[in-house]
Amino acid sequence: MLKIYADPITVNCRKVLAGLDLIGEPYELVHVDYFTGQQKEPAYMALNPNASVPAMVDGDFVLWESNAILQYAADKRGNDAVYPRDLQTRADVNRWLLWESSSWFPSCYVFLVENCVKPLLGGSADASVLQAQEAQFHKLASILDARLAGRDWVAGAGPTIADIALAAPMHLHGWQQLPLAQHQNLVRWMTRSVEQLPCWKKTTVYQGFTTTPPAA
Ligand SMILES: N[C@@H](CCC(=O)N[C@@H](CS)C(=O)NCC(=O)O)C(=O)O
Repeated sequence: MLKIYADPITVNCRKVLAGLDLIGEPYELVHVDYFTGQQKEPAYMALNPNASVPAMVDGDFVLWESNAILQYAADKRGNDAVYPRDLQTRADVNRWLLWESSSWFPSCYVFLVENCVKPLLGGSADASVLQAQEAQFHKLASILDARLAGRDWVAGAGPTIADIALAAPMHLHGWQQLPLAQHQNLVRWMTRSVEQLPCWKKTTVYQGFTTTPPAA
């Protein structure tokens, strides 16, 4: 069985845990505590020299980069519905995975750090940092919003690993205070498609970075 070294509260770990559930690939979770910095300990860095989570071990094979883990797991399971084999559909999914990792995650991450992480650690958001990121965020969100016009899912008729990857950086969109008002296709896709998936519900992260639902 796959071993996944992760902290389920982080963007790229939730991505992998939700994605593996969508794929239908079983895994054993090895908890690496992000806030105490276990990803920087030598034992973990022997697996992932980037000192970041997640990492995957399958027998003797070690893999890091969350999107590569999803591609590997989908191919291992042979789940062509969530990672289609058709040449152009697969290229399209791969394109969104690369765009997510190189552009979308870094932009959404600024909002996560400023509006969630810093206040939680006793600091406060830096308005100038948020303001400096705003134009880039809107440029990227507009690209994804345009793609989602008239579609329930990013590629094809059903959910693929691209939907999970793209949703992960905005998983705490309310708490992150992502400026989404002018991107209504994106909001509809996130709230009515992705957030209704069982794999997404099972991996919910709540405000305060906890997987325990707040007391009613
Ligand atoms: N491109 C990598 C990014 C991994 C990454 O940045 N992980 C974050 C958590 S979401 C992390 O562990 N950062 C290390 C740190 O902040 O010390 C992937 O997709 O796996």
